[in-house]
Amino acid sequence: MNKKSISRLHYITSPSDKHSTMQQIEEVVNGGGNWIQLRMKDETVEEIERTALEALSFCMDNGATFVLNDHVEIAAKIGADGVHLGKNDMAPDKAREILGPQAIIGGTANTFDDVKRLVEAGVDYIGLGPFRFTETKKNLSPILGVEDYSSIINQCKEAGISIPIIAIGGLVPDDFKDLFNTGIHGVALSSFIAQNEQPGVVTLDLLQKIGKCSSANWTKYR
Ligand code: TZP
Ligand code: MG
Repeated sequence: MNKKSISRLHYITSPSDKHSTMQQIEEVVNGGGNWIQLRMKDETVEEIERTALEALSFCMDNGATFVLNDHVEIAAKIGADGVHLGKNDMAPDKAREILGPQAIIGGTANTFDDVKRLVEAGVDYIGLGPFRFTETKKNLSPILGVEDYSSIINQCKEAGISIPIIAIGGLVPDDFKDLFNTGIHGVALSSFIAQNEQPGVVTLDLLQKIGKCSSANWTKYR
């Protein structure tokens, strides 16, 4: 797999009474998911590093991309495929200096200006949202409707910006059709998968729905 190819389904780990973080990752990957973002907000740096190492090893063995939320230094230390950075995290250009040209760097955007700034800073993909209120993330930015996605993606086209845009925030499969029609590249989900009794089964189902909603065929998931 080309390290820079950005998957259409991103799974973001989140605390769940039903499955440990590693169980979530294993089930999603066994269900066909090939993009894992480890997002641990309430754990010590030591615990995050320990889990990241285990998750990276599993992802490498199974052909999945492994991206770490926030922690550039840990990502560099363990050799993760990349990082996902929010507005209050390390600047993407600084992360690029540390991680190198081959690393995948994603950034969170809520507006077209955010997208522009992130593209100038050299990110490889954008997480654009939130689409809906979600308890998974604290301090949410303003909600973006389908029209906002359309408008931001059209502004990108007018500005000659072409970067994979991943919709995020409270997504459920019924949202996919409208969202993919705006021109997004993919979707990022957390609680919909983490709170399901069978994360692997639901992942396969999501991949099938994405295949029907996007112009991609199966081979393009990777
Ligand atoms: N950034 C914007 S919304 C969100 C993040 C990390 C949480 C997505 O999780 P969920 O459970 O799919 O709403
Ligand atoms: Mg962050």
